[in-house]
Amino acid sequence: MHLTTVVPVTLAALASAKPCPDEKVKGLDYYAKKAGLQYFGSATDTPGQRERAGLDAAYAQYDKIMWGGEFGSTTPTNGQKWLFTEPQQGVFNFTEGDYTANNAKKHGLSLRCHALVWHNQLGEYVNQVQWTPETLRAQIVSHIENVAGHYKGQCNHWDVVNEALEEDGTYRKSVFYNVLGEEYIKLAFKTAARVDPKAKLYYNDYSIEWPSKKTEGAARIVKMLRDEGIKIDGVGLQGHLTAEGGVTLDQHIAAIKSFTDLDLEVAVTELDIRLQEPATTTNLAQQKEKYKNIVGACVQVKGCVGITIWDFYDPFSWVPYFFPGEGAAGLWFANFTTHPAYDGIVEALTNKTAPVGKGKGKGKGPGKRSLWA
Ligand code: 9MR
Repeated sequence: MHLTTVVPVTLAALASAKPCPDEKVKGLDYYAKKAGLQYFGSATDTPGQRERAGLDAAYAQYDKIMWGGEFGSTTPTNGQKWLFTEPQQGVFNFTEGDYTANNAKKHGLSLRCHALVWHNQLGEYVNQVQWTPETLRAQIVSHIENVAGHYKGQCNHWDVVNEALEEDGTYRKSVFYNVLGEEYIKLAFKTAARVDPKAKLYYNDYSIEWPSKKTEGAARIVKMLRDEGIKIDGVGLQGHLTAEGGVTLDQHIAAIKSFTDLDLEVAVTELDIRLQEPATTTNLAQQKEKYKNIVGACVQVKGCVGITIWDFYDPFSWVPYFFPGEGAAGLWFANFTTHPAYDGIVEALTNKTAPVGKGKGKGKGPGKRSLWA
């Protein structure tokens, strides 16, 4: 063989070579997997749905972080919600959700899908139609068949029912509950299990990150489904927390364990920790501590499988629009430098504290969670 033929082949092979494992980005997903979790992710959206418009100059840098190896999972912040997927009755549109789903596929991230039945961001008709139990049942089934059907095989997790509870643990009086009572929850899970049998099916809510009546309410939903043989795989703890709030590591551990003890998996699904603006050394240090606590709790309880932050980039966070005067809830400032909380998360993911609980530790099987060494 002539040298001239050997050299080009070698160069071509080098050019197309995949990075070897130690060239992998040492980002949050890398450390999470080392700690035995399945993923560390971030929610994202189509540019049109991001909270702040006119930041086009930031998109390239944003995309590089979002899809460049820092994260191993993503969730469409808005794109798979009813408002976008079935804006008019029987008219389906997957453009918004597909943006995130396709990018996840292209860049090798897993996808947490969100959310099939939720009282918020519905097509207007859902609150206007005079439903009978029969017509609402048919509507829920059709919505799930179409949306979960479209994404079949792509969703690692589905948030099947979102925020069905009030703070005191009683059911939220949504259109679904008012017409069907708790039957709507059973119907949603039953239908999702039939349509996408391989997706892990989750109940997802906020203020269940510490023991409370609401946390008990979520466990009650799980038991109700289990008593009827309906599949539910996990509970999502959203994690919309405050830097100033008093929730402790032990409280997070107790809440997560209350679900993994039911032989369920748990995910932290929408984590962000807001602070009173402006950001100062003091409140950023508090925020770091709080991020460390919830991530540390997930690492320490077997059965807590992964963490998703509700967009990593502060300008795209929902927080300032819902809580005037509060913000800086993510991990990257507007100028793309990271919060001290980023280092806090890495510390939590590299901590050697022994895991607790009898949860399934589904990342690597029971009891096999490998701790950072
Ligand atoms: O981040 C989402 C924001 O862009 C929407 O305007 C808002 C509408 O309520 O929903 C936000 O996401 C929510 C999520 O879907 C469910 N849990 C609470 C989240 C923050 O409101």
